[in-house]
Amino acid sequence: MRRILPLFAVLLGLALPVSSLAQADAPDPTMLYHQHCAACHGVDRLGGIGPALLPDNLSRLKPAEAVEVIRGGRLATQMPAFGEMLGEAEVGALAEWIYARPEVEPSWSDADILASHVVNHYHGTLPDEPVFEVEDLKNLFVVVEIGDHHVSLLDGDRFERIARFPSRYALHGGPKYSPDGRYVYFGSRDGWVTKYDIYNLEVTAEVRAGINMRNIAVSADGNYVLAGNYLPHSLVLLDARNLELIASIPVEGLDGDTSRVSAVYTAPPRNSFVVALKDIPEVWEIRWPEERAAGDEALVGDFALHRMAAPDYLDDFFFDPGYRYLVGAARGGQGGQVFDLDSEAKVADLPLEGMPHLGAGITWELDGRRVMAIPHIDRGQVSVFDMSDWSLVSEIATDGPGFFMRSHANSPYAWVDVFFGPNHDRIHVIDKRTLEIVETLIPEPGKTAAHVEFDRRGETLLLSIWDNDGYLLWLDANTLEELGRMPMNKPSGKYNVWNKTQYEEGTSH
Ligand code: DHE
Repeated sequence: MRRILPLFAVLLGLALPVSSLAQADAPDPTMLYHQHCAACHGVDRLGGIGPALLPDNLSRLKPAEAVEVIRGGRLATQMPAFGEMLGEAEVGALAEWIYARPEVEPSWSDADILASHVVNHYHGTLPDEPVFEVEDLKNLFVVVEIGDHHVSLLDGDRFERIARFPSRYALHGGPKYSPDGRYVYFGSRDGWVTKYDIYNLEVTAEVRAGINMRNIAVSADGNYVLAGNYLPHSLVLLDARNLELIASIPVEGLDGDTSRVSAVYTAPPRNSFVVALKDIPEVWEIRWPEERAAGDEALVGDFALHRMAAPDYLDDFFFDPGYRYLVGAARGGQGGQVFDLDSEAKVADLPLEGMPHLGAGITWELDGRRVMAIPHIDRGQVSVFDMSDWSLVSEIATDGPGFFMRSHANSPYAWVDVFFGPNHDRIHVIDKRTLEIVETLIPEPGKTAAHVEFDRRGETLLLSIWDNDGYLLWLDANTLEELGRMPMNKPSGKYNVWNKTQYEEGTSH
């Protein structure tokens, strides 16, 4: 983030005459902010109707794009265009200012969490019958549309849209379902956790767990939600029923240093959440209470926090299907490691240099052994490992760095996108038996084709044309024939109820 500032200053310097930068009446961005932005983005920059405007929250937005948004507004949001009201210098000064760190580091206390909590419908108060008719409630999909911050709910048999509703700004990470698939929980980069009742098509509760959040996990028993934050350095544990705060846990390592949370995951067989930390080499495991007293309104039981020294920092990780082994890597590091959560020791090193995208890994059976496949963000390659001895099976060359991989137990193919570089409109189909690329599709030349999700049977798959003027494409998973499309505003991730709640081997968890 800090590297952006000088670059941005250079850009501004190029755009404006040097003398105008030095003028005594140069725009005062603080004053401009309070005059034009604070009503929606908060006097403290922590957000309101609009998102928080702090450097950590803006990492996805390039400074030049920020200038465009201030000048031209943001389509299908409440963000107006200020281009008529403010001059170029004022727009530029404001855009630069929002990337600067505030004098006082923002804080987000339990009192802030509690004050943000909204319950629209208390758990158990809405009808248990869906308000719509579908053949199979387990074959629904939610699709996140990041272009205008909406979510679509789709019938996965008829491929019809059941609902489309606004989400919080910039959802990130996979939404997580309750074990019965009735509720879905979303996490936004701005720290909001939202609970949506699919049967009633209603947001039931929301809470802001942090200022800059990574992702959320829902316990396998459906009782708890854990949110992991970049800012503040904390984990926030919520009661899944109404998103009430149970505890916020400061992330402080054994040596006293605090850390951002890289990600939180649920490990069902262990009855625990596993937490990767970005700034200290530790893995945390938080076991949830296995029993909750019947009829007890308050959650009871202890959450046992166990800290383990990890061989390296973990930006990203992946589990074996039994959730005993954690494959982790530091982005930009020298390799990956396999960490045994039972013995708390590293059991293997993996040749995974650079930026493997472990969170996008998948596994399948190949000749009687289980393999895992991982795309890389910094190179055109999929790495395949034998999970029985962690040996490298293959490095499949692709047409560019990929972000997401997907398959399904019933499909002979694994899909990997080419997310970055000149070939970002391509998506590869890998034969899971031969580990060869057997097809490369270019559904829409020039537009990114990314992120596949299968229906529950593995017969049909959905693919995003990742563009504001984009669409969702569905294909026969075996013949690869196009079956239909639906216009969408930058569709990103798609999540099938069955595949997610069953921890299907070909999808993310
Ligand atoms: Fe993600 C999941 C981290 C950038 C879209 N991303 C995840 C997860 C992690 C992660 C740890 C798994 C959490 C989960 O699903 O609960 N992502 C990171 C990064 O560190 C990275 C590279 C930099 C950052 O900005 O944080 C990053 N991610 C992006 C994007 O730029 C993407 C493409 C667009 C966006 O919306 O920000 C993006 N990430 C996604 C999506 C998932 C995800 C759609 C869920 C994938 C799934 O299928 O489950």
